[in-house]
Amino acid sequence: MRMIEAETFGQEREFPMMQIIDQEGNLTDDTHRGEITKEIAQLFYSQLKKMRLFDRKAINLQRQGRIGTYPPFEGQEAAQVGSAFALNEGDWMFPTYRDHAAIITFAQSYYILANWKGRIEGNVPPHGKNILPPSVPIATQLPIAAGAAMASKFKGDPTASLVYFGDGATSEGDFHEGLNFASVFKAPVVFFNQNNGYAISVPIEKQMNSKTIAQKSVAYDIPGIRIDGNDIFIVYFETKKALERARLGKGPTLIEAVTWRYGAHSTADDPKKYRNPDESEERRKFDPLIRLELFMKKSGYWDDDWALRLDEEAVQEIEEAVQKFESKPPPDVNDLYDHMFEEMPWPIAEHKQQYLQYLRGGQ
Ligand SMILES: Cc1ncc(C[n+]2csc(CCOP(=O)(O)OP(=O)(O)O)c2C)c(N)n1
Repeated sequence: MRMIEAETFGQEREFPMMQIIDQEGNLTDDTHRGEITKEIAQLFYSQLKKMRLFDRKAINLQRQGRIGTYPPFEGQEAAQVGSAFALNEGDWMFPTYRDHAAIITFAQSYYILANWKGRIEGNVPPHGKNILPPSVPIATQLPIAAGAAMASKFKGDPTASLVYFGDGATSEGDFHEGLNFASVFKAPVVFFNQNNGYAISVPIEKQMNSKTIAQKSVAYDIPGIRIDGNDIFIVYFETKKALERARLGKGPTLIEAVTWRYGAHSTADDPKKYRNPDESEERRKFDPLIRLELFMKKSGYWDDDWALRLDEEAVQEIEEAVQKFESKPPPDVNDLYDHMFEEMPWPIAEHKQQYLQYLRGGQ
Protein backbone atom coordinates (compact mmCIF):
# COMPACT_ATOMS: atom_id res chain seq x y z
CA MET A 1 0.00 0.00 0.00
CA ARG A 2 2.82 2.39 0.81
CA MET A 3 4.13 1.86 -2.75
CA ILE A 4 0.81 2.98 -4.21
CA GLU A 5 0.78 6.08 -2.04
CA ALA A 6 4.28 6.94 -3.20
CA GLU A 7 3.37 6.43 -6.85
CA THR A 8 0.32 8.65 -6.73
CA PHE A 9 1.89 11.30 -4.52
CA GLY A 10 3.35 13.38 -7.36
CA GLN A 11 0.08 13.26 -9.31
CA GLU A 12 -1.95 14.48 -6.36
CA ARG A 13 0.24 17.52 -5.93
CA GLU A 14 -0.27 19.95 -8.77
CA PHE A 15 1.36 23.37 -8.84
CA PRO A 16 -0.98 25.61 -10.85
CA MET A 17 0.24 29.10 -11.60
CA MET A 18 -1.25 31.60 -9.13
CA GLN A 19 -2.14 35.09 -10.31
CA ILE A 20 -4.05 38.20 -9.20
CA ILE A 21 -3.92 40.35 -12.35
CA ASP A 22 -3.60 38.95 -15.88
CA GLN A 23 -1.69 40.49 -18.77
CA GLU A 24 -4.70 42.61 -19.75
CA GLY A 25 -4.86 44.11 -16.28
CA ASN A 26 -7.98 42.19 -15.17
CA LEU A 27 -8.31 41.09 -11.56
CA THR A 28 -8.47 37.29 -11.71
CA ASP A 29 -8.54 36.68 -7.95
CA ASP A 30 -10.54 38.65 -5.43
CA THR A 31 -8.75 37.57 -2.24
CA HIS A 32 -6.79 40.79 -1.76
CA ARG A 33 -9.14 43.23 -3.48
CA GLY A 34 -9.55 45.39 -0.34
CA GLU A 35 -5.78 45.72 0.11
CA ILE A 36 -5.07 46.76 -3.48
CA THR A 37 -5.55 50.49 -3.02
CA LYS A 38 -4.56 53.37 -5.29
CA GLU A 39 -1.66 54.14 -2.92
CA ILE A 40 -0.20 50.66 -3.07
CA ALA A 41 -0.69 50.43 -6.85
CA GLN A 42 1.08 53.77 -7.34
CA LEU A 43 3.88 52.81 -4.95
CA PHE A 44 4.46 49.51 -6.76
CA TYR A 45 4.26 51.05 -10.22
CA SER A 46 6.68 53.85 -9.26
CA GLN A 47 9.28 51.37 -8.10
CA LEU A 48 8.84 49.11 -11.13
CA LYS A 49 9.34 52.08 -13.44
CA LYS A 50 12.38 53.36 -11.55
CA MET A 51 13.95 49.93 -11.67
CA ARG A 52 13.37 49.55 -15.40
CA LEU A 53 15.00 52.93 -16.03
CA PHE A 54 17.83 52.04 -13.66
CA ASP A 55 18.51 48.78 -15.50
CA ARG A 56 18.68 50.53 -18.87
CA LYS A 57 20.94 53.23 -17.42
CA ALA A 58 23.27 50.60 -15.94
CA ILE A 59 23.62 48.90 -19.34
CA ASN A 60 24.56 52.28 -20.84
CA LEU A 61 27.09 52.88 -18.07
CA GLN A 62 28.67 49.51 -18.84
CA ARG A 63 28.78 50.27 -22.57
CA GLN A 64 30.54 53.54 -21.79
CA GLY A 65 33.11 51.77 -19.59
CA ARG A 66 31.83 53.45 -16.42
CA ILE A 67 31.00 50.17 -14.63
CA GLY A 68 32.18 46.57 -15.15
CA THR A 69 30.16 43.63 -16.44
CA TYR A 70 26.49 44.04 -15.63
CA PRO A 71 23.73 41.38 -15.46
CA PRO A 72 20.44 43.01 -16.53
CA PHE A 73 17.04 42.13 -15.11
CA GLU A 74 14.54 43.83 -17.43
CA GLY A 75 11.38 41.67 -17.39
CA GLN A 76 11.97 40.49 -13.82
CA GLU A 77 11.06 43.77 -12.06
CA ALA A 78 7.79 42.57 -10.49
CA ALA A 79 9.38 39.42 -9.06
CA GLN A 80 12.16 41.43 -7.43
CA VAL A 81 10.29 44.56 -6.32
CA GLY A 82 7.19 42.71 -5.07
CA SER A 83 9.20 40.26 -2.98
CA ALA A 84 11.50 42.97 -1.56
CA PHE A 85 8.50 45.08 -0.49
CA ALA A 86 7.23 42.04 1.45
CA LEU A 87 10.21 42.11 3.84
CA ASN A 88 10.11 43.69 7.28
CA GLU A 89 12.73 46.27 8.21
CA GLY A 90 15.07 43.90 10.13
CA ASP A 91 14.71 40.86 7.83
CA TRP A 92 17.62 39.40 5.89
CA MET A 93 18.12 39.41 2.12
CA PHE A 94 20.47 37.06 0.23
CA PRO A 95 20.53 38.29 -3.38
CA THR A 96 22.29 37.09 -6.53
CA TYR A 97 24.18 39.15 -9.11
CA ARG A 98 20.90 39.84 -10.99
CA ASP A 99 18.79 41.10 -8.09
CA HIS A 100 19.61 44.82 -8.21
CA ALA A 101 15.93 45.81 -8.12
CA ALA A 102 15.35 43.71 -4.98
CA ILE A 103 18.41 45.23 -3.31
CA ILE A 104 17.60 48.83 -4.22
CA THR A 105 13.97 48.43 -3.11
CA PHE A 106 14.86 46.92 0.27
CA ALA A 107 17.87 49.19 0.91
CA GLN A 108 16.02 52.28 -0.40
CA SER A 109 19.34 53.27 -1.91
CA TYR A 110 21.34 52.73 -5.09
CA TYR A 111 24.50 51.80 -3.18
CA ILE A 112 24.75 48.57 -5.19
CA LEU A 113 25.94 50.53 -8.24
CA ALA A 114 29.34 50.78 -6.56
CA ASN A 115 29.54 46.99 -6.50
CA TRP A 116 29.46 46.91 -10.30
CA LYS A 117 32.35 49.32 -10.40
CA GLY A 118 34.35 47.00 -8.17
CA ARG A 119 34.09 49.31 -5.17
CA ILE A 120 34.12 47.92 -1.65
CA GLU A 121 31.31 50.33 -0.69
CA GLY A 122 29.10 48.29 -3.01
CA ASN A 123 29.28 45.40 -0.57
CA VAL A 124 28.35 47.44 2.48
CA PRO A 125 24.60 48.04 2.65
CA PRO A 126 23.19 51.18 4.27
CA HIS A 127 23.15 51.08 8.05
CA GLY A 128 20.45 48.85 9.51
CA LYS A 129 19.84 46.89 6.29
CA ASN A 130 20.63 43.21 6.46
CA ILE A 131 21.65 42.52 2.87
CA LEU A 132 24.48 40.20 1.95
CA PRO A 133 26.73 41.01 -1.02
CA PRO A 134 25.30 39.60 -4.28
CA SER A 135 26.27 35.97 -4.70
CA VAL A 136 27.98 35.13 -7.99
CA PRO A 137 28.83 31.44 -7.35
CA ILE A 138 25.50 29.86 -8.22
CA ALA A 139 23.32 28.61 -5.31
CA THR A 140 26.00 29.07 -2.64
CA GLN A 141 23.76 31.61 -0.91
CA LEU A 142 21.06 29.00 -0.19
CA PRO A 143 22.80 27.01 2.58
CA ILE A 144 24.13 30.31 3.95
CA ALA A 145 20.60 31.70 4.14
CA ALA A 146 19.36 28.48 5.74
CA GLY A 147 22.16 28.74 8.32
CA ALA A 148 21.51 32.42 8.99
CA ALA A 149 17.81 31.67 9.47
CA MET A 150 18.68 28.85 11.87
CA ALA A 151 20.82 31.31 13.81
CA SER A 152 17.90 33.79 14.00
CA LYS A 153 15.71 31.01 15.33
CA PHE A 154 18.24 29.82 17.94
CA LYS A 155 18.76 33.39 19.13
CA GLY A 156 15.02 34.06 19.35
CA ASP A 157 15.43 36.92 16.90
CA PRO A 158 12.04 37.55 15.19
CA THR A 159 13.40 38.01 11.66
CA ALA A 160 13.00 36.01 8.48
CA SER A 161 15.38 35.51 5.56
CA LEU A 162 14.60 35.81 1.86
CA VAL A 163 17.01 34.14 -0.53
CA TYR A 164 16.96 34.64 -4.31
CA PHE A 165 18.16 32.22 -6.99
CA GLY A 166 17.56 31.34 -10.64
CA ASP A 167 16.22 28.19 -12.28
CA GLY A 168 19.77 27.02 -13.04
CA ALA A 169 20.63 27.13 -9.35
CA THR A 170 18.12 24.35 -8.63
CA SER A 171 20.45 21.90 -10.41
CA GLU A 172 23.25 22.65 -7.95
CA GLY A 173 23.86 20.58 -4.82
CA ASP A 174 23.71 23.71 -2.67
CA PHE A 175 20.03 24.15 -3.54
CA HIS A 176 19.21 20.72 -2.10
CA GLU A 177 21.43 21.13 0.96
CA GLY A 178 19.87 24.50 1.71
CA LEU A 179 16.30 23.23 1.43
CA ASN A 180 17.03 20.09 3.42
CA PHE A 181 18.65 21.92 6.33
CA ALA A 182 15.95 24.57 6.37
CA SER A 183 13.24 21.91 6.37
CA VAL A 184 14.83 19.77 9.11
CA PHE A 185 15.45 22.77 11.37
CA LYS A 186 12.23 24.62 10.42
CA ALA A 187 14.38 27.63 9.64
CA PRO A 188 12.56 30.94 9.04
CA VAL A 189 13.62 31.30 5.40
CA VAL A 190 11.80 31.83 2.12
CA PHE A 191 13.45 30.36 -0.98
CA PHE A 192 12.50 32.72 -3.80
CA ASN A 193 13.17 31.35 -7.24
CA GLN A 194 12.99 33.50 -10.36
CA ASN A 195 12.40 31.08 -13.19
CA ASN A 196 13.41 33.22 -16.17
CA GLY A 197 13.63 30.25 -18.53
CA TYR A 198 17.40 30.18 -19.03
CA ALA A 199 20.66 29.53 -17.20
CA ILE A 200 22.84 31.67 -19.46
CA SER A 201 22.27 29.79 -22.78
CA VAL A 202 20.69 26.61 -21.35
CA PRO A 203 16.87 26.53 -21.58
CA ILE A 204 15.10 25.06 -18.59
CA GLU A 205 13.84 21.98 -20.47
CA LYS A 206 17.44 20.94 -21.17
CA GLN A 207 18.39 21.48 -17.56
CA MET A 208 15.76 19.46 -15.69
CA ASN A 209 12.99 16.92 -16.22
CA SER A 210 10.85 18.27 -13.38
CA LYS A 211 7.73 19.99 -14.72
CA THR A 212 8.02 22.82 -12.23
CA ILE A 213 10.51 24.14 -9.72
CA ALA A 214 7.76 24.41 -7.09
CA GLN A 215 7.37 20.60 -7.09
CA LYS A 216 10.92 20.28 -5.71
CA SER A 217 9.42 21.36 -2.37
CA VAL A 218 7.74 17.93 -2.09
CA ALA A 219 11.09 16.21 -1.54
CA TYR A 220 11.69 18.37 1.54
CA ASP A 221 8.09 18.31 2.77
CA ILE A 222 7.78 22.07 2.76
CA PRO A 223 5.12 24.22 1.08
CA GLY A 224 5.85 25.05 -2.54
CA ILE A 225 3.94 27.44 -4.79
CA ARG A 226 4.15 28.56 -8.41
CA ILE A 227 3.22 32.15 -9.07
CA ASP A 228 3.09 34.52 -12.01
CA GLY A 229 6.32 36.42 -11.41
CA ASN A 230 5.20 39.28 -13.68
CA ASP A 231 2.21 40.02 -11.45
CA ILE A 232 3.53 42.19 -8.64
CA PHE A 233 0.45 41.63 -6.45
CA ILE A 234 0.68 37.85 -6.29
CA VAL A 235 4.44 38.16 -5.71
CA TYR A 236 3.97 40.63 -2.86
CA PHE A 237 1.09 38.89 -1.06
CA GLU A 238 2.47 35.35 -1.36
CA THR A 239 6.00 36.34 -0.29
CA LYS A 240 4.56 38.25 2.66
CA LYS A 241 2.50 35.22 3.67
CA ALA A 242 5.54 32.91 3.45
CA LEU A 243 7.70 35.33 5.48
CA GLU A 244 5.02 35.59 8.17
CA ARG A 245 4.72 31.80 8.29
CA ALA A 246 8.50 31.62 8.71
CA ARG A 247 8.46 34.17 11.56
CA LEU A 248 5.75 32.13 13.32
CA GLY A 249 8.16 29.18 13.50
CA LYS A 250 6.38 27.14 10.82
CA GLY A 251 9.46 26.75 8.63
CA PRO A 252 10.53 27.46 5.07
CA THR A 253 8.58 27.88 1.81
CA LEU A 254 9.72 27.47 -1.79
CA ILE A 255 8.29 30.05 -4.20
CA GLU A 256 8.71 29.69 -7.95
CA ALA A 257 8.06 33.02 -9.66
CA VAL A 258 7.73 32.44 -13.40
CA THR A 259 9.17 35.34 -15.35
CA TRP A 260 11.44 36.19 -18.30
CA ARG A 261 14.66 38.06 -18.92
CA TYR A 262 14.31 40.13 -22.08
CA GLY A 263 17.97 40.93 -22.50
CA ALA A 264 21.32 39.23 -22.28
CA HIS A 265 22.44 37.07 -19.37
CA SER A 266 25.09 39.71 -18.84
CA THR A 267 26.67 42.49 -20.87
CA ALA A 268 29.29 39.88 -21.83
CA ASP A 269 26.98 37.66 -23.93
CA ASP A 270 24.76 37.85 -27.00
CA PRO A 271 21.39 36.11 -26.52
CA LYS A 272 20.83 35.94 -30.30
CA LYS A 273 23.34 33.07 -30.28
CA TYR A 274 21.06 30.85 -28.21
CA ARG A 275 17.55 32.34 -28.31
CA ASN A 276 15.19 33.49 -31.03
CA PRO A 277 14.87 37.30 -30.54
CA ASP A 278 11.17 37.08 -31.54
CA GLU A 279 10.50 35.03 -28.42
CA SER A 280 11.55 37.87 -26.15
CA GLU A 281 9.39 40.32 -28.11
CA GLU A 282 6.43 37.91 -27.76
CA ARG A 283 6.99 37.93 -24.00
CA ARG A 284 6.38 41.68 -23.88
CA LYS A 285 2.68 40.74 -23.90
CA PHE A 286 3.17 39.53 -20.32
CA ASP A 287 5.16 42.57 -19.23
CA PRO A 288 4.92 43.40 -15.51
CA LEU A 289 4.70 47.19 -16.01
CA ILE A 290 2.18 47.16 -18.83
CA ARG A 291 -0.24 44.91 -16.96
CA LEU A 292 -0.10 47.06 -13.83
CA GLU A 293 -0.68 50.19 -15.92
CA LEU A 294 -3.71 48.53 -17.57
CA PHE A 295 -5.03 47.43 -14.18
CA MET A 296 -4.60 50.95 -12.77
CA LYS A 297 -6.38 52.50 -15.77
CA LYS A 298 -9.30 50.06 -15.38
CA SER A 299 -9.47 50.81 -11.63
CA GLY A 300 -9.32 54.61 -11.97
CA TYR A 301 -5.90 54.65 -10.25
CA TRP A 302 -3.94 56.03 -13.22
CA ASP A 303 -3.18 59.69 -13.68
CA ASP A 304 -1.22 60.89 -16.75
CA ASP A 305 0.33 63.87 -14.91
CA TRP A 306 1.45 61.61 -12.09
CA ALA A 307 3.01 59.18 -14.58
CA LEU A 308 4.87 62.00 -16.33
CA ARG A 309 6.19 63.41 -13.05
CA LEU A 310 7.20 59.93 -11.98
CA ASP A 311 9.40 59.48 -15.07
CA GLU A 312 11.09 62.84 -14.52
CA GLU A 313 11.69 62.14 -10.84
CA ALA A 314 13.01 58.65 -11.58
CA VAL A 315 15.52 59.92 -14.13
CA GLN A 316 16.69 62.61 -11.71
CA GLU A 317 17.00 60.16 -8.81
CA ILE A 318 19.06 57.74 -10.89
CA GLU A 319 21.29 60.50 -12.30
CA GLU A 320 21.97 61.75 -8.76
CA ALA A 321 22.87 58.23 -7.61
CA VAL A 322 25.29 57.86 -10.54
CA GLN A 323 26.89 61.23 -9.84
CA LYS A 324 27.25 60.33 -6.18
CA PHE A 325 29.07 57.10 -6.83
CA GLU A 326 31.22 58.56 -9.61
CA SER A 327 32.33 61.48 -7.43
CA LYS A 328 34.06 59.18 -4.94
CA PRO A 329 37.86 59.29 -4.80
CA PRO A 330 39.65 56.36 -6.48
CA PRO A 331 39.48 53.14 -4.44
CA ASP A 332 42.19 52.30 -1.94
CA VAL A 333 44.36 49.53 -3.36
CA ASN A 334 44.34 47.82 0.05
CA ASP A 335 40.60 47.17 -0.44
CA LEU A 336 41.60 44.39 -2.81
CA TYR A 337 43.25 42.46 -0.02
CA ASP A 338 42.19 43.56 3.43
CA HIS A 339 38.67 42.35 4.06
CA MET A 340 38.51 38.62 3.53
CA PHE A 341 40.58 37.22 6.41
CA GLU A 342 41.06 38.37 9.98
CA GLU A 343 44.68 37.27 9.63
CA MET A 344 45.93 37.52 6.09
CA PRO A 345 47.39 34.21 4.80
CA TRP A 346 51.02 34.58 3.67
CA PRO A 347 50.48 34.06 -0.09
CA ILE A 348 48.00 36.94 -0.12
CA ALA A 349 50.27 39.13 2.05
CA GLU A 350 53.14 38.41 -0.36
CA HIS A 351 51.01 39.16 -3.38
CA LYS A 352 49.91 42.43 -1.83
CA GLN A 353 53.51 43.52 -1.18
CA GLN A 354 54.52 42.65 -4.74
CA TYR A 355 51.59 44.59 -6.15
CA LEU A 356 52.25 47.67 -4.00
CA GLN A 357 55.87 47.58 -5.11
CA TYR A 358 54.75 47.33 -8.75
CA LEU A 359 52.49 50.36 -8.31
CA ARG A 360 55.41 52.31 -6.83
CA GLY A 361 57.27 51.65 -10.05
CA GLY A 362 59.27 48.64 -8.92
CA GLN A 363 59.36 45.22 -10.62
C1 LIG B 1 29.05 27.45 -9.00
C2 LIG B 1 28.97 28.16 -10.32
N1 LIG B 1 28.95 27.47 -11.47
C3 LIG B 1 28.88 28.12 -12.66
C4 LIG B 1 28.83 29.48 -12.70
C5 LIG B 1 28.73 30.20 -14.03
N2 LIG B 1 27.40 30.79 -14.17
C6 LIG B 1 27.19 32.11 -13.96
S1 LIG B 1 25.58 32.51 -14.13
C7 LIG B 1 25.15 30.93 -14.51
C8 LIG B 1 23.71 30.58 -14.83
C9 LIG B 1 22.79 30.68 -13.67
O1 LIG B 1 21.47 30.56 -14.10
P1 LIG B 1 20.25 30.77 -13.15
O2 LIG B 1 20.52 30.12 -11.84
O3 LIG B 1 19.04 30.32 -13.87
O4 LIG B 1 20.19 32.33 -12.87
P2 LIG B 1 20.00 33.57 -13.87
O5 LIG B 1 21.38 33.93 -14.38
O6 LIG B 1 19.07 33.15 -14.95
O7 LIG B 1 19.45 34.67 -13.03
C10 LIG B 1 26.26 30.10 -14.50
C11 LIG B 1 26.22 28.66 -14.80
C12 LIG B 1 28.87 30.19 -11.48
N3 LIG B 1 28.81 31.52 -11.43
N4 LIG B 1 28.92 29.51 -10.31
